[in-house]
Amino acid sequence: MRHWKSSALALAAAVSAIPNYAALDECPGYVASDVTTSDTGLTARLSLAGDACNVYGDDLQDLILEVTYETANRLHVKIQDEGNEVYQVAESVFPRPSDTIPSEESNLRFDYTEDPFSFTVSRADTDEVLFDTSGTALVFESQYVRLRTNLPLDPNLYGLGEHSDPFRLRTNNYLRTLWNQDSYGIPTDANLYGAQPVYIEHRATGSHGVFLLNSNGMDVIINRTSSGDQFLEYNTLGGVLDFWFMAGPSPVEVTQQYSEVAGLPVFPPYWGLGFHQCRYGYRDTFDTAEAIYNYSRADIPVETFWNDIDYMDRRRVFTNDPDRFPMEQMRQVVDYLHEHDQHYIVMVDPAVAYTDYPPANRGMESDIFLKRSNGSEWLGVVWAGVSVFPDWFSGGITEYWNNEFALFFNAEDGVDIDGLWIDMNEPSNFPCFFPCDDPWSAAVGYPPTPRPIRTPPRQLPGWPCEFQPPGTDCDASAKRSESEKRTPTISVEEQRAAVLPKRQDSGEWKGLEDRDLLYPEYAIRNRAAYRTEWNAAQGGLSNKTVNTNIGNADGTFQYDTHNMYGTMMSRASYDALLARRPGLRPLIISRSSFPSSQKYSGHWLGDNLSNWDHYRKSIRTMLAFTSIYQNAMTGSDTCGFGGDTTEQLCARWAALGAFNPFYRNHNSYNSRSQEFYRWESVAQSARNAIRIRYRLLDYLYTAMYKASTDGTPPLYPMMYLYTDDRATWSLDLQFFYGPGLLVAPVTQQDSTTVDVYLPNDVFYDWYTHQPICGTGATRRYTGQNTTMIPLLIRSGVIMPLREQSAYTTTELRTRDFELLIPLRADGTARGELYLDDGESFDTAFSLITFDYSNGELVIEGEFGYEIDPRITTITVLRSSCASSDVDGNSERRISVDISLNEASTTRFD
Ligand SMILES: *[C@@H]1O[C@H](CO)[C@@H](O)[C@H](O)[C@H]1NC(C)=O
Ligand SMILES: *[C@@H]1O[C@H](CO)[C@@H](O)[C@H](O)[C@H]1NC(C)=O
Ligand SMILES: *[C@@H]1O[C@H](CO)[C@@H](O)[C@H](O)[C@H]1NC(C)=O
Ligand SMILES: *[C@@H]1O[C@H](CO)[C@@H](O)[C@H](O)[C@H]1NC(C)=O
Ligand SMILES: *[C@@H]1O[C@H](CO)[C@@H](O)[C@H](O)[C@H]1NC(C)=O
Ligand SMILES: CC(=O)N[C@H]1CO[C@H](CO)[C@@H](O)[C@@H]1O
Repeated sequence: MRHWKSSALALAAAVSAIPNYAALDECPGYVASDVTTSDTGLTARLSLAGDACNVYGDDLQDLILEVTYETANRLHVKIQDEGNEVYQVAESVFPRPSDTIPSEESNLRFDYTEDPFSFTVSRADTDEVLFDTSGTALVFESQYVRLRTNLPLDPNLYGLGEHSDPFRLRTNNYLRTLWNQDSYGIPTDANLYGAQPVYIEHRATGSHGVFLLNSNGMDVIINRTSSGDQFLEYNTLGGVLDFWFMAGPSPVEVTQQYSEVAGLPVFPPYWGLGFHQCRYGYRDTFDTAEAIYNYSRADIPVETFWNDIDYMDRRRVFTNDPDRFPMEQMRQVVDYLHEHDQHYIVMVDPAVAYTDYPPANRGMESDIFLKRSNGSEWLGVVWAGVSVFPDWFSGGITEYWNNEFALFFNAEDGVDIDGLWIDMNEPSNFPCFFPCDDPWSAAVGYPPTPRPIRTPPRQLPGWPCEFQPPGTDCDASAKRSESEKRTPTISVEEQRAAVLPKRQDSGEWKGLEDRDLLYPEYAIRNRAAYRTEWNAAQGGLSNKTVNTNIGNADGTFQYDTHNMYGTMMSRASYDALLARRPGLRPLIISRSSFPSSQKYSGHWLGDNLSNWDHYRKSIRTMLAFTSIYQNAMTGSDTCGFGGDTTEQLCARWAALGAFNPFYRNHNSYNSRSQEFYRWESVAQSARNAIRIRYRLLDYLYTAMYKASTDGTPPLYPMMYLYTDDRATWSLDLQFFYGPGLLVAPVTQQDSTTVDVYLPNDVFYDWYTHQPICGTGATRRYTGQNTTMIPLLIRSGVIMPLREQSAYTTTELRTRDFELLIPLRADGTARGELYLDDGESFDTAFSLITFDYSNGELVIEGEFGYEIDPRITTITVLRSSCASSDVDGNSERRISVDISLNEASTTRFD
């Protein structure tokens, strides 16, 4: 079946994890025929143009090309097998858009050459070629697909995550592997937790985007040929070539156009934008309670408290440790938080302990775990020891998952969580020597031995008796009455009734038969395997995850669907949260991601380390998620996860983290404690930064709302707003938080200085309101101690600020507004404010625009959500950058009393 020499060549290639170009050069490519053109696109047959080369599998004889002009700025190009059997991402997981337009209305143009087949995508108005496959033959084999595009030398490319590499990608000798992986330490040049096969290319003539919907493992290589020609090349382990080209022409438009295909980010509840505290290693409820108490004593706002897997009984999902986190005490912690307008979140992992306990037993009964071909559950090893893994394709999974959530997270007698954290969903499987037939020996040490139980530590004023040392005369009334419960609860029967019937997939797209689903001959550079000598016995693809030859209930295999495992868990968990609190927008943070996961969950950047390099890297990875992959609710583990942080690093990160959409302090089990109150300078830095974040919370909320409605990024890399300024194209240590606030943290250890690049524009210092005239040069900020973070206001963007910060977002929502109006050189500014109840779907809302020019403020828009807070201060900032008619007095504060419930025009003389 295989070419005799191919195995040897493939093995040689696999060692270096680079395609065997000498062998691929022999491939015949395809020839196009039967071309049928319509108003909205074309179809053609592609036939193998010569003898099969069978380099990494069998060449497919006949392919179908389908080109659809979907919108003026979006072109769909799909190449698949004629038999319609090759694996494709199921419509039920990733619904495709069905738009079409007449081809002549498109800003993009598709052209092709028949023999050998190749195609180009160009801009219709200028003929500029954006994508051009003519350099090499298309290779479409049973277990390997190769497509290469020529590019201009040293292109500006962004995306292709998840990675921790620079925001602007390297263009020479660069290989990006997309294969979801539990990647402790988030090293550069490695595949991390998610797969995001989309990139933006920026040229002086504009930006465009390319999205390949393909969930197979792949290497994307960006390199030059020996003759110096630049290319980008997809090497996938299967699937079809399902491309969308987005015309932009601005980077913001590219990502908005991408959101029309991949989906819009979830709109988090208002409280979700508050500060979150978590750690792996709160050993019991007392520890948790004490940390909550210590935050309030230190007067550092904490909106949401989290517990990691510590709360579980022997690390089993949907259980609590009866000694360390007894249910009654957990409920008291949650009640306490709720009474104080705070929130609670815990972690849930996908793997279920393979042992006699109800969640496992119910799963077995419902037949929802992944199985071997012989019908037995596939066993791996995760925190709880030997474990089984939910099959998100199984018919009963929604009912099972909803039911487990309804039971364990029941507001009446369970853990009444407000949001959810899902982890280990690549899925992660601890090393078990392949083929993992003896998981028990690999599970030695899991679950780990828990720490000793403590007695109540010391008096915590305001907490229920249970949290006080024995003998304390505490106030039992601190317990809240049953009638105060705020959460609507629904019965399990109602849950079940609410479950939507699972859509049946057709028999197509399930994947070719007779493939080697464990050891494909092309070896992607999977981090878990490539460090060692390539060896079939080591299971390169399956290393540290579920075996890739395991089938799903719909007839597909993990080989093809692995990269979507976490996304499918996000979706199931979203449904489960919705079922237990109908009508409220769920907050979920997930480690693994794939295009469309943003519709259900946000993302934290995984297990980085507490060091300066990771502090810097957190910015670029966050920018890629928020501004390219449409994952608006993203942030890093503030102060770092693994290893011991330092006072200086934590103080800096407390401030930087305040400008991540998702702001959470989290660290590891054995690491030094890093709650912000542990050091005075860190507490100071956190208080300052949280105060600023909270005053700006409605501005962020408005940005998140916009992201969820039209894909506008909530954060902007510099090049998104100053696209014509070449100096911005590679910047990834400073960024815009919303459209108007430039964040420029100090990024070096032991430094109090940062050089900020300021494009040619008018800015104002956030703290002093002094105008700063950007000239396309670097400006040095000195004397920035660890409690300070340079912030600049971009002229022209009106920011609604709360007059004061607050301890919780509930309290914050009662504060009046100040309108900060930083004028452009021409004396104008504009802004927006979105308001609603902060957590409901389909609720009354206001979407207000502010327009300032010639001394007149016009407030217009929709006013559906009525609020008491009013605008009580207007602060107008005026610059002298462009004109000399402004004197030193460039700031004007005016007391006003303007309603946010109606349109108005106010004149300031
Ligand atoms: C890039 O090309 C060079 C020269 O052809 C080659 O040596 C190198 O291995 C290639 N790198 C990758 C990642 O393909
Ligand atoms: C809370 O603060 C007290 C007093 O500083 C300290 O002894 C205790 O360890 C702290 N506990 C936690 C969980 O932060
Ligand atoms: C299926 O295979 C596994 C691994 O070899 C084995 O442990 C299990 O007992 C088998 N199940 C059946 C039903 O034969
Ligand atoms: C997984 O990869 C690691 C190297 O990253 C290697 O040490 C280990 O032997 C591999 N295990 C299996 C089961 O392939
Ligand atoms: C940092 O500087 C500010 C302003 O000068 C000062 O108030 C603060 O105490 C300093 N903090 C530290 C930790 O040095
Ligand atoms: C475990 C791990 O990958 N650690 C890496 C964390 O990051 C530092 C600095 O980037 C690397 O040197 C470590 O190897």
